[in-house]
Amino acid sequence: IRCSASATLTSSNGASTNGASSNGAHKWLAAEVPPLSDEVKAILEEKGIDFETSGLKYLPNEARLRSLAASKKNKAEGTKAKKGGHRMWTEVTELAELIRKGETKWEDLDLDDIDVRLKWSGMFHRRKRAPGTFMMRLKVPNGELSSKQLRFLGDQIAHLGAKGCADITTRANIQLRGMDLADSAAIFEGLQTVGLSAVQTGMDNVRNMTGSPIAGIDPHELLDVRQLNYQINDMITNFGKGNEELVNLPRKINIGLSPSRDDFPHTHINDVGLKAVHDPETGEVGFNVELGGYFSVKRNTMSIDGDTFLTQDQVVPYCKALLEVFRDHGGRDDRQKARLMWMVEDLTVPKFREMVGAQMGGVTLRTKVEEKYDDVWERRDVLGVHPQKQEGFSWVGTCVPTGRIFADDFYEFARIADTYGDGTVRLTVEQDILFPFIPNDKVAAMKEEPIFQKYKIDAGNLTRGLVSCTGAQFCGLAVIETKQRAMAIVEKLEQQMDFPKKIRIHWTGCPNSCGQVQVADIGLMGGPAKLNGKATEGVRVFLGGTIGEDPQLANEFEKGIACDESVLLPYLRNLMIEKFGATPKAGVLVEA
Ligand code: SRM
Ligand code: SF4
Repeated sequence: IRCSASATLTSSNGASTNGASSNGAHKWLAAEVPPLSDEVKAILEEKGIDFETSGLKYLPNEARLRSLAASKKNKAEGTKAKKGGHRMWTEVTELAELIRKGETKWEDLDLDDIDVRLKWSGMFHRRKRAPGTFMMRLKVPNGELSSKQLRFLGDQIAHLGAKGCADITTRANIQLRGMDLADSAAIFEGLQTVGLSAVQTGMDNVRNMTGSPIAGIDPHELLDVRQLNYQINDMITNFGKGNEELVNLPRKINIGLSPSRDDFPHTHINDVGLKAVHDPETGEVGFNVELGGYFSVKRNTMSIDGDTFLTQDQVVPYCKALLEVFRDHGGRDDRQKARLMWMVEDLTVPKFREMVGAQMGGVTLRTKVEEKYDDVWERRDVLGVHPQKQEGFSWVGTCVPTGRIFADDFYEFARIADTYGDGTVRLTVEQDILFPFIPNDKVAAMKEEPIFQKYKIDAGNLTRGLVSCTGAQFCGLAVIETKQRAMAIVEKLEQQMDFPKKIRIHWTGCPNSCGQVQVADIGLMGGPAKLNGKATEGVRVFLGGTIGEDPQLANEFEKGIACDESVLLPYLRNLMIEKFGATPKAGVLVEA
């Protein structure tokens, strides 16, 4: 049975029996609040923290103590302990109402509420770049959206004029921009009605579930991972309504499921990567676990072998148990050492596997299984027209350079999906969009649609590999502007040169590496530089990232290259001639 976004989204609404018991109660919300120890109670009283509203509720006492002790050096733990971010799921509506009535202004709100805690409800205040406006981050498990959802999203930014736009993110997700806090209550309600949600998308929560953009239509996949991705998302977010039990994690955590050798979600840079393999005992498809991949200012690391094999029915309970183990035992002292990798390294892989198994109710988890292939598998490019496993149908992938889209694009994507396809689209971690289930005899007509002049199905060898984080236009942490610059430079390079094959250029505005420079052929990370003796915006250059089977992270190659076109353009031209076999176009003179 083909599962479409609209079908699976009924589970996010709690309307299906998936993950819900027959009386409608949520089967995942089972934990009891651990009783409060006298020691913790005394500290809460001393600090004037209300236990009921604090973020410490579902932590065991030992973790409560660690969180409270860490508050001095780790501001985020203090903010969460004082009042849990999940409080904003209801307070955001109340704040919106007060603002609408003119009884308060965003400027008067508690700083921790507006700048930090609101992220638990998906509202990211853009204080530095666009004060008073918010970016709203959604959850789009497996990057799958229906035309109804696309239209709803377009509607939310259509009236905002120049300040309203959206981005497809590097986790195949959507972020809306220019949002007003006063409007947020209505938007949250609307999101629920179309089966979407924004809860638990920022700060110390699980990020968007990634999988395969061609799940269910891919002739080479071992399994359609969409249902698992939806079920994990439902477990984490309580069907999009918010799950108090999993909101106070020590740090963010990324989970990705890869059903083919392409590793579309880059499991090697996820804290938890599940890779589909055949179980030699049963022949069924299950998953090997990889653990701890992440990027940050201080450390960038690929995941390590988690030496665990999961059957399909163990996947959701495993993820739940892993999150609980991370919540209860993960490091809270130093935010730079709080990602999952640190905990796994501290405990060792076998001990971590044992703890997660115990948390699953005493399951002895199997160690990984070997799956050997004799051939070499090159990660497929999903852009362009490709035959699906369903005879007579193709998917059509189109390039959205750097992921930036506008209200009209949402509407056009929805219309195209309805007119030619099955009314759904898929987003990719490369910030592009795919239209599945296009009958082969409609492909030619679809390709003639004007939208594909703007977002090309056959984009050039640089444009089709371009990825960029948000950068200084909206992100307060950015050292440089990224998206506009990335598009302008690639356009010029493609006018001037020919490239024998696709080159994946990733831009990221600062060392947090949201734009994942370490997975790119050429990674450009915002950093300091000088031009004519004066400080200017610059990039650090990374080379050699490979993705798919046996991936490698890119290494830093050079730094201090000014972003000014007079410097960066010739620099990249030479790099592409020397390292990527690029050649100047006939008749174009390019100076070295
Ligand atoms: Fe990111 C923080 C944008 C994917 C590592 N990231 C931020 C913030 C929220 C900072 C802020 O408050 O302004 C950025 C919001 C800017 C804005 O207005 O959009 C931001 N991150 C993004 C997005 C939108 C980049 C994009 O243009 O696509 C991506 C949203 C994904 C999503 O849908 O949830 C995004 N961020 C990533 C990735 C890539 C990935 O997940 O594969 C990474 C590296 C992988 C990882 O997390 O290990 C990433 N973002 C970070 C970090 C460093 C985390 C750390 O452990 O230190 C931060 C800073 C932080 O969390 O303290 C950060
Ligand atoms: Fe912002 Fe830096 Fe992430 Fe880019 S990499 S979105 S500049 S935090």
